[in-house]
Order: sequence, then C-alpha cells, then structure tokens
Amino acid sequence: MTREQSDRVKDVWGSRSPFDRGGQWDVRVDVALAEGLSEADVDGWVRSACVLCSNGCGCDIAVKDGRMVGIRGRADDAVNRGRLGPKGLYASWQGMSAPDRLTTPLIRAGDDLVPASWDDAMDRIVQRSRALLEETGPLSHAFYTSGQLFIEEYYALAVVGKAGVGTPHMDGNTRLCTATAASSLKESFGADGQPACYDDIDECDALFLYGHNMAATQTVLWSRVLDRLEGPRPPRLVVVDPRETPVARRADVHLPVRPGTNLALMLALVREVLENGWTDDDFIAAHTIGVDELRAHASEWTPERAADVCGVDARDIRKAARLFGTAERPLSTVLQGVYQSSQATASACQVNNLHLLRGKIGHPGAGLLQMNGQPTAQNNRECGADGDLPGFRNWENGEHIAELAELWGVDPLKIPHWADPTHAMQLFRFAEQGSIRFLWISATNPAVSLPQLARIRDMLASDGLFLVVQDLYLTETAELADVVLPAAGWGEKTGTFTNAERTVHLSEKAVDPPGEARPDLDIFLDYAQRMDFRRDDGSPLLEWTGPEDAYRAWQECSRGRPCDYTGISYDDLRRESGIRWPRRAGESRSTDRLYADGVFSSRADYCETFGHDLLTGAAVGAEAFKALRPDGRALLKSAPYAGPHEPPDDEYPLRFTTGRSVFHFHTRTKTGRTPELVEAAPSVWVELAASDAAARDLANGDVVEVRSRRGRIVAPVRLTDIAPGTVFAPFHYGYWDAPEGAEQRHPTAANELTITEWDAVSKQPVFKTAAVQVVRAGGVS
Ligand SMILES: Nc1nc2c(c(=O)[nH]1)N[C@H]1C(S)=C(S)[C@@H](COP(=O)(O)OP(=O)(O)OC[C@H]3O[C@@H](n4cnc5c(=O)[nH]c(N)nc54)[C@H](O)[C@@H]3O)O[C@H]1N2
Ligand SMILES: Nc1nc2c(c(=O)[nH]1)N[C@H]1C(S)=C(S)[C@@H](COP(=O)(O)OP(=O)(O)OC[C@H]3O[C@@H](n4cnc5c(=O)[nH]c(N)nc54)[C@H](O)[C@@H]3O)O[C@H]1N2
Ligand code: SF4
Ligand SMILES: [Mo]
Repeated sequence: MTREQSDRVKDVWGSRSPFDRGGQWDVRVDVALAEGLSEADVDGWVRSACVLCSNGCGCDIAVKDGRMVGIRGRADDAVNRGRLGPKGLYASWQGMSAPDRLTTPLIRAGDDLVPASWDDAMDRIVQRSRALLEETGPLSHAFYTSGQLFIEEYYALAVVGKAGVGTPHMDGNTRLCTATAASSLKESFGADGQPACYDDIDECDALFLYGHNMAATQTVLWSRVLDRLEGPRPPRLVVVDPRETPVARRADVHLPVRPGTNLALMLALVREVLENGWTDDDFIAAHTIGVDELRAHASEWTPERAADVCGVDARDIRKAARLFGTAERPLSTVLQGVYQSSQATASACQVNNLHLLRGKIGHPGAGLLQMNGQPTAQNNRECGADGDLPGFRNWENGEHIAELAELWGVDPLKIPHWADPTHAMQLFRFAEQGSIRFLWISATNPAVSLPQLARIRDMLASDGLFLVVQDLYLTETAELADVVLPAAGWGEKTGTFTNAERTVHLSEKAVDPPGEARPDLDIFLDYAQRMDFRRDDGSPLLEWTGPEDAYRAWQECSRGRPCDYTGISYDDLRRESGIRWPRRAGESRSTDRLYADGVFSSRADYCETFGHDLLTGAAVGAEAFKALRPDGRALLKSAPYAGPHEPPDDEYPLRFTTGRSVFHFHTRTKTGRTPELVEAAPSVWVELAASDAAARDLANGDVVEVRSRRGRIVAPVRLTDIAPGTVFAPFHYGYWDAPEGAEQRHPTAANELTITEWDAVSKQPVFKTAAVQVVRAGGVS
C-alpha cells in the first residue's frame, strides 16, 4: 500500500499500480489536508464517500475544531481502494466551507432577497402552496430536484409530492444526466439497474467507451483502467468520441464520429456482428426476442455507409466490430456522448443489443455499464423523486400503484398515474405557459444547466411563478427565487447513496452546517408537517424523525423489487465500506452482476415499463407488451437512423457539442470555490480543429464569438485534435462569479447556444449537438 499526498492537478490519476487480468487492484491512499496540518493534528475522521461524480469513492472526512479540514481515501473501499481524484481531494471539503454559504432563509422583497426566519420563509411557502392547491389543485405544483441528494431525501420528497400534494410534475436534473441510462436498461431488460460492476474492469479483455471521457469524468475509475492497460494482458480499448480525449489517445481504435450520428455507427456494429456470425445463437433463442427486426434495422448499415454519415474510416468500424465480435470478455460503458446526443435511447440500446447478440452479459468481464454521472442519480431513479415510481415500479401496472398506496396509507387514486409523468423540459414549459405556478427546486442550478438559457431565465423570473430554491449557495437560479432555503450539504448531514455500479455508501455527519442551514430531509419533513399531509387513517403522512427512519421506510419500499435494499442496514454500511444492491433481508452477500442466469426483469407483472417505440417514443402499452410474451427475455430493440435535430447549414456550418473539464463539476458551486481547481481551469474556452480555425484566420488564443439560433458566447480558441467541423465548449462557466455586467458583454455559458429538443423515449435534452457559426469577436477582448 502506498500513501500519496501528491498533486492531483499536475498528476490527475496518480501513480500506477499495474495488474494482470483477474488480479487485485492495489491500495493507494490519497490524502489532502488544510495547509500546515498533518494527519496527527486531526481530531477525528468521519466515514463518507465522495459526491462529485457517480464513482462514489469511499473516504473519511478530517475534522478539527468542528470544521472539515481535509479528506483521505478509504483503503478498504472496493470502489477506489483509497484513491481520490482532483475534485474529491480538493473540492469535496473546501467546496463546502466557503465564506459565502447561505446561512439563513431569504425572501423576496421587490428586487431584493432579504434574510428571514425559517418560520417566515416556510409560512410563505405553505401559504402559497395551500392557496394554489385549493384554487387550482395539485397540477399547479412542481418539484425539480437533483442527482446529488441522499436516498432518504429523495424518498421523502417522492412521498410528499406523490402522496401529499399528488402532482405528476416531479423531475430532477437526472433527466439531463442519466434518463437515457434508465430508459435503455428498461427498454432492453425490463427495469433499471446496472448489469455489470467495476470488478469487470479487472476481468475484461476488451473495453468500449461510447461517448464517455472517463479520464476526466471518473478519474479514479480511469486509474483502474490505466493500471489494467499497463499490466500484463491488457484489454483492447475502443473509444467513440468526436474529440481526441485522454481516453481516445489510449485507444486501439478511436472513432471520432460527428456529433449526433451515434446510431448510424451502432447499427453498423450490430450488422457486422450479425454478418460475421459472431453471435451466440443459443443465447439469442433462449433469452431474447426481436432478433429478426433488429437484423432488418441494421441490414442497410454497411460500414461504408456508416463511415460516410459519421465521418470516420470504414476500416476502423470493421476493426472495432471485430474487436467486439471476437472478445471473450467485452465490457462496454456508455455516457453523455450518447445520452445527450441524437436518438439517445435507440443508440444506447444498440450497446445492450451487441452484448445480447453475443450472450456477453452477467459474467466476469463481460457486461455493460449504462453509466451514471451524478453521485446519487441512481437513487433519484430508485426512489421516484423524478418521473419514475419508487422501487422501479411501473406506473401502468395497477398492482404496483396499489403497493405504494398501501405503504403510504393513501387511496391509489391520490398517486398520479393516469398519464406519463411530466419530464423536466415539459415541466418548465408548463411553468412558462402558467399552469405550473409553484416550483420548488432543490440541489440543481437550471439557470445554467438547462438548454436555451435566455428562455429559462425568463421562465424562472416570471411574476406568475412562485419559485423556491434550496441550495448551499446563492446560485444563478437562487437569485431568481421568491424564497431561498439554505441547505446543509455533504459532511453536514447523514444519508446514503449508490454509485454507478450499485454500490451503496453511508455518509455520516462530520460537522454542523453553517448558520441556520438545515438538511434537505428536515426541510421536506417540515413542509409535510406544516401542510398537515395525512394518511387516510388520519395519522401524519411522514412520521420519520431522522435519516435512519427514512432509510428503513425506503428499505421496505424496495422489498421484492430489483433494487432490494432490505439486507443493507446503516449498521452493515458502518461495517462494510460499500455494499452492492440487491442484498435481500437475511443475505450476507450481494448480487455482483445482474442477469447472470439470463433471466431479465421483463415479466409483465414485474417490469418497470411496457416499453416504447424507439423512434417516436410512443408507448407500447400493457396488452401489446403481454402479447410479445417477454417473460424474462431481453428485448432487442432498435429504430431507423434519423440524424441530428439541427444539422449544420450555410449560415451555421459547424456542429456544436459540450461537456466537461476534469477540474470542474457542473456549475462550479463547489469547484469554483476551490483554489487549486480555479487556478487549474479559471475560465471558459472553445475547442476548434486547426482546419476550421485556418479557414477563419484564427489562431490559438484568439477570442471568438460562437453563435447559434438561440444565443452567443464569447471565449478564447483552443486548437485541438477535435474532428473537423465540430466545436466544443465546457458547460461549467455560468455567471455567479463574473464581474458585474460581464454577463451581457461576455456570455460564457454553453447553454446560451444549445437547443430545446429531447430524446423521444428518455426525454433527455440534447446538449451535444446544435449548429453554430464561429467568428472573431469584434470589439471584445
Ligand atoms: N470533472 C468532472 N467530472 C464529472 C462531472 C463534471 O462536471 N466534471 N460531472 C459528472 C456527471 S453529472 C456526468 S453526467 C458525467 C459525464 O461524463 P462524460 O459523459 O464522460 O462527460 P461529457 O464531457 O459530458 O461527455 C463525454 C464526451 O462525449 C463526447 N461527445 C460529444 N458529442 C458526441 C456524440 O455525438 N457522440 C459521441 N460518441 N460522443 C460525443 C464529448 O466530446 C465528450 O468527450 O461526468 C461526471 N463526472
Ligand atoms: N451544455 C450542457 N449542459 C449540461 C450538460 C452538458 O454536458 N452540456 N450536462 C447535464 C448534466 S449531465 C447534469 S448532471 C447537469 C448538472 O446541472 P446542475 O444540477 O444544475 O449543476 P450543479 O452545479 O451540480 O448544481 C447542483 C446544485 O446543488 C447544490 N447542492 C449541492 N449539494 C447540495 C445539497 O446537499 N443540498 C442542496 N439543497 N443543494 C446542494 C450546489 O450548490 C449546486 O447549486 O447539467 C446538465 N447540463
Ligand atoms: S472519481 Fe468521482 S467520486 Fe472519486 S474522488 Fe473523483 S469526483 Fe470523487
Ligand atoms: Mo450528469
């Protein structure tokens, strides 16, 4: 075991510990402490896991004099074996401790937000909420939450929204993040839930990254991959990304597809596997349905045709297909380059199809990860504070609704299930049209993260909308609120969450929150109490006194469902650093890989959805689904290629795509308050290919204006090996720390440019393809 207090800005992935296939990944404990402190100075270490991406690295928080003063990776944690990346090491604790945290509620007084007591702030909320419920009913209310709260908080919010208020207008930024991960798993396998696990990185002989820049976005997982790549018998690596990312640089085959063309490539890969007979016909016959339709969809997609559409070499498509088709243990991961691009669910489902065609699922090294991004996105999907129902229940299945009604002690008719749940973009549209008049936003910053920002800002600021924002900081969104509620965050409250491969961690309270800030759970429970929400027998709807009560209620809700938590208690989580679900009551081991027996979650009485047409999003419906008789078989689903929503043209000739930088998390509320990371990536830039720059007489560092039909940003150019015709900007740079007035002169948020479109099935917005023009910025420096 090594111990590193090294520089995770200069050395993002840390030292190598190469290992062989099937070997053990070594321990390396990364530590960071406030300047001048050593580990001996620390008063105590408190068990937690990092909440700055979906990897969920186990850690301990260093506490001294009642303050967080550092962090240390947990050597015994299966996810990271002690390692932490730049955000975990520097931003997790420093990002919570900035002097400008919200410390009291704020209420609107004209143009200003002024401090108020909790009673005053909650009274305002409850008065408005009551009046609207009486006047117009539950459809006036909406809740828009996060992928960054804890299980306990989501479950409370789900019960409040669905059984207290009774509104279908509930979603989260998980819609922007992993709605397609959920959709593709549901469409192919019948329910959400990650089939593979991280041990498969240790076991695989080929690794496919589809639109996933793991080196920047899950740095610790990439360390694990690097240690395989540098050990004996390394896996072959295939990367699909229009940019020459650090993962692309390590690839055996890099396919720099044009943004928005994934499905064409995926259909070509499917076709190659079918044509070359790389299929497991027994598995297909016993465990899948739909192979003939899939064959028909793929048949016209020769590598040459896909190469033409995607702008890549047909030989590389063949090479990638052969690597997949002949691998013993292929592992695939999929992320935003697919989920936020065109035909997201249809493209992601082709990854599932590739694995199903070869029977490569549920076995060591052979499987797939429809990845998550946010640390607790999985839990929002499980608990149903987004459009889903808790426990992966199916809103079209009356029995499932009855189970929830029983758990919550309310009439089944109270629980909205008469139509599709409202997805985020629709929810904001209803607010714009004025039918939603009460919007409660928690732990997300839509004024920077939603597409077409000018429109979103107008919507949030509109007089007819009562806006509650619950955050750590006065964000761009909070500034537009009628009531701002100061939340306690990571390290200041206790709760559980689940990473991208189903591993659950407990994060314990280490310090008190600043001022009067309160845990999100307490705030939701307080609202329920003040609203006097009750069960049908007259008792209070929620009688939980703290997180462990809420967690126990959630365990009960998960019983018998795919995400069964009944065998994972707080005490278990204090004993074991990270436990995978499902672990049922009485079990002492978890199920590491789902579907090892080839039995999927597609039984009609068990599945989470009856599915959709992948081109139009039209629901299949109970009767048609039952007629297919999936009965535990996986569904090989597909759709014809349709291309990007806004293809380039003469006026807007370039394809605009967006994403992340290794040093910042989203709208930078934490990383932008972390000195090491601000210094590493202080301001916005745009990436351009040399040929596109030359055509515009632009050099590295020249300041340009990028314009779309919806807005503009101003930024210096960075020349990179991005696919020609494509422009990339990071989406981290909003306006909370911009100098006064700069917002108008120097707009920097990528979402000024992005388009209001979404995937037909998952309803995930399309952040990764739009048409733009790039010109030298005139008069701006
Ligand atoms: N440092 C850092 N890490 C993070 C986060 C962060 O903000 N910062 N956020 C976390 C969250 S919530 C998420 S969701 C994940 C996201 O993690 P990733 O999905 O890895 O990150 P992105 O940069 O959004 O997108 C990945 C890649 O998609 C490529 N791409 C763009 N268009 C296309 C296309 O049409 N097809 C294909 N195949 N690729 C395309 C981009 O060039 C980019 O390199 O990261 C998590 N980790
Ligand atoms: N152009 C473009 N846009 C994108 C993307 C992209 O790739 N390109 N990616 C999309 C994706 S994948 C995502 S996940 C979203 C992210 O978008 P957002 O969710 O808007 O981004 P964050 O900055 O993470 O916002 C989280 C907020 O929660 C607050 N917070 C943190 N912890 C707590 C807590 O415990 N309690 C409370 N109440 N508040 C807390 C933080 O201070 C912060 O303001 O952006 C999406 N938008
Ligand atoms: S990889 Fe993700 S979870 Fe791990 S330390 Fe980095 S940001 Fe945190
Ligand atoms: Mo995300």
